[in-house]
Parts: sequence; structure tokens; C-alpha cells
Amino acid sequence: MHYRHEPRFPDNFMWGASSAAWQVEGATAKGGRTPAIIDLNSKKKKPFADNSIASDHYHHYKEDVALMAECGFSSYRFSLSWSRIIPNADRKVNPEGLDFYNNLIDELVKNNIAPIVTLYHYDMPCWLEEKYGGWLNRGVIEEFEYYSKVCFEHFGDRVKYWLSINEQNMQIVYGDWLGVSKGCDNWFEQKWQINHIMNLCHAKAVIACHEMVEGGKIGPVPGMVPIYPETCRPLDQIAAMNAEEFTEKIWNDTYVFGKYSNFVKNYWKNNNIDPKIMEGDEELMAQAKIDFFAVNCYRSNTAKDAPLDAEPREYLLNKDGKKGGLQFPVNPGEFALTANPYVETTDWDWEIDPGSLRYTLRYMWDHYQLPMMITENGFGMHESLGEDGKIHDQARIDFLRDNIYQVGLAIEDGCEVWGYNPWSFTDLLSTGNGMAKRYGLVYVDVTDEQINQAQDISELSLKRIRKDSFYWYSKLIKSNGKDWGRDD
Ligand code: BGP
Repeated sequence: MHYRHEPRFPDNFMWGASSAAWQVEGATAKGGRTPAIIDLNSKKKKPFADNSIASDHYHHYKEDVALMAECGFSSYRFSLSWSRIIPNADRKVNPEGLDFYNNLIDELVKNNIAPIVTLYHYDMPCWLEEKYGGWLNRGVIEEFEYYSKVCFEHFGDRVKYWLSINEQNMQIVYGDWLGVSKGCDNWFEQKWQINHIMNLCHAKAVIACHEMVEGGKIGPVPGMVPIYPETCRPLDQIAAMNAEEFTEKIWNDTYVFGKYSNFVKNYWKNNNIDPKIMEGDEELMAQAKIDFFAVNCYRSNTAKDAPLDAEPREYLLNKDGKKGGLQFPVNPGEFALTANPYVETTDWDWEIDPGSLRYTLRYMWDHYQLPMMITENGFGMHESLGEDGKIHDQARIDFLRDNIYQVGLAIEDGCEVWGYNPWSFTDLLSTGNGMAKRYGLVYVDVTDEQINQAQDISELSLKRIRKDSFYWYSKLIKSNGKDWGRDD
């Protein structure tokens, strides 16, 4: 549809931004927190900084919330660090961990900013891994349920929007990159066992949220990368559907319908994969009715047919921000991904495709008829302070403007969308490139090099500096999506 009018956003639309504990908090050894597997994983990514300091949000949270309020936020999406709340296998709840999150939540509420809280964003505690060997052990399910209940009990009076597991699909698709493959010796089969365990964790959290949080709503957070067929050749269309299944649809169908689809069941059968589903598991999954989808979406992919005799090729992400480093995968018999000549790409070879956000919202609405909120979308770039001490991030403004416009169009198309929370508010660590890949509306004055060299945190400035995109976003959201800041 083309419209003759500008898109309109609902009056109570939630405008904010997004983060995750391990990427923003720092203070990994403070306040009783114990290590998480992702800490160790992030240490392997030198020369990029690990997460011991990050944006030091742990010590700057008041200032950060004040900036959110100044910007005009009505929501903020962040995650809780499991090992800050439950630091050891004895399951004792850490009062200092609770204090930190209680203070943060109080500060948000005081400023009329609705907290949207993710229970799990890639940071399995090391104690859990030591006790059970990682995600592959069903013991994790009960621990996750216990942890979720602790969170609902302590924060559920003020937090009404809950997210279960961040990008479960991406954790399974990218395994090692996000640290979930620990303890596996046959990833091909075991990833489906881990996936099943994660589905049960998600289900337990959904059920507990509905039991414990008055008026609470909970949903999963799929990482959506919509897939276009390379051509109108019918085989390419089927390849695009296969890619969609293997990267996102299998997960979304399971969350909504509470059971595995014929597509994935046949795939397991044909490949002798035993996902280790036990009696009662699917009943539990069916009981867990989600209220909404939290949608992460940054880009799109393009797929083409890959015959059985095609040469297999691994998916290699661009890990340093030098254009051209990404390698598209070829999965014989399933699909191959390929470049899209119609879109530009970022320095990390991510497609710049605002329309993909509208496509995703339309796709999700058509398939599932559930409300959605955007919990990630954004533009990662190399950035450093200019001579004037400022950040003129016009490319990010263009990206956000074009993407938010598409959200508006999706709303005009009839999709129910509750809010938009781009990644990220302040600069924070990227999953693989530390501070070298920045997303924030607010610059954090620190580099990977400085973090790596500092003997003590007091040597670092960590000053918050509003970027041009902060001012632009502020105007847009204060006008509820009317002031696009265009020159015309
Ligand atoms: C999402 C993750 C976030 C975030 C973002 C950007 O998939 O949920 O944690 O990091 O991607 O990715 P990156 O940091 O790799 O640029």
C-alpha cells in the first residue's frame, strides 16, 4: 500500500530504546555478581574490550535514566543478569543484585518510563554451567523457572512487560558465537536438544508470569531477518521459505502453537535427530500462551535454491567491520543466502533495508495475529568524537527515520504495534566488536583500547555525550511520530 498521508502512531505508543545487562552494565565482579559464560566468551574477542566495564551503566544508571527522561522516553527495554540475582548454585538470592535492579526500576517508574524486562539475554551463569554442563542438561529448566519466579516476585509489582529469552533462534543458528554450545560434541543434533530445553524454560516463565504478575504480559524475542527470494524462479521461492523455517519460523510457530510443526518434525526424522522430547513436554508448551511478540529486526536476507550437490559453505559473520568480510552460507538441499543488489550495506555487511521492518511486522501479524513491540533495530557504526567534541551521526538518523517510518506504515497496514525500542540508548558492547561497533543515541566516551589498558576504572572518562540522533529522536518521539526533522 502507498498512502497519501504520513503514518500515524497510536496515542499510547511506547517510545524508548533497548540494552542488555552484559553489554551495558559492566561491574561484572561488583555487588555480588558472579561470572557468566558470556564474560569468558567476550574475553576471547580481543582486541575488542570484554564486558568487565562496558558502559558502566551499573554506576551510571541514574544519569542514564535522566537522559532517557530528557529524550522523552516512555519505555526502556533492558535485561537482568541472572548471576547478579542468583550468584551461586545454592540458589540464595543476592540482596545487592535485587537492590541494583529495584533502584533502576524505581528510577524509571519515577520518570514515567515503562520497564520492559528480558529475563535472559545470553548470560548463563558459570555456576549453572559447572553444575549441569550447560544448556544441554534438563536441570537448567528448573533453575530457569526458579530464577524467573524470583524476578516476578521482586519486580512484578512495577514491571508489567516481560520478555523470556532473547533471540533463541539466533542462539541456535549461531551456537558458538553466542556461547550456548558449551558442552556439546555433536552440535548438529544437540542444538535441537538445547532448543527444546530453551522452549521449556520459556514455557515455564510464561506460565509463572501469568500466575504471579498481576496484569503482566510476556512474550518471546525472535531475531527476525526476513528472507526474500533472489528471483521469481519457483525454486528460489521454496528456498526462501526453507531459509525462513530454519532461521525463524520454526521458533515462532512453536511459541504460538505450543507444539512443533510438521516441517521440523520431518526434518528431525529425515536426519535422525532426536530432540529428546519427553512425556508432558508438549503439554507444557501448549499451556504457555504468549501475549505478544517482541521483535528484533535490523536487516533482511535473500535466498536462492541450493541443490543437493551444491558445495556447502559456512555462514561467516563479518567480525571486524571491514566491508566484505561476511560469507553467505550454502546449505545443500535447503537454501543458500546471497547478496541483495537492491540494498546498501553497513560496514559489517548488514543490509540497510528499512522496508524489512514493515515486511516483518506484516509477516508476523499475518501469521500469528499477536501484538508486537520492536525491541531491537538500529545502526552499528564506527564512531569517535569529532573536533567539536560531538557526534554527528547523520547515517544513524537516516536509518532510524526510514525504519520508524516503515513501522508507521505497518501500523497503517493494520498491524498492532505497541512500541519502538531501538538498539541502543547509550553506546554499549556489540556482541563481537566491543565498543568498535556503536549503536547508541548517546556516546559513551571510552574505547576498546582504553578499557584494555586501564588499570582502574577511574582512569576512564565514560562521559555521556548526546549524539545528533539523540536530539532528532527526541523531537520525533515527543511529537508521537509527527516531527520527522526533514528539511522540506
Ligand atoms: C542482537 C542482540 C543484541 C545486539 C544486537 C546487535 O541480535 O540481541 O545483543 O548486540 O544484535 O548485534 P551486534 O552487537 O553483533 O552488532
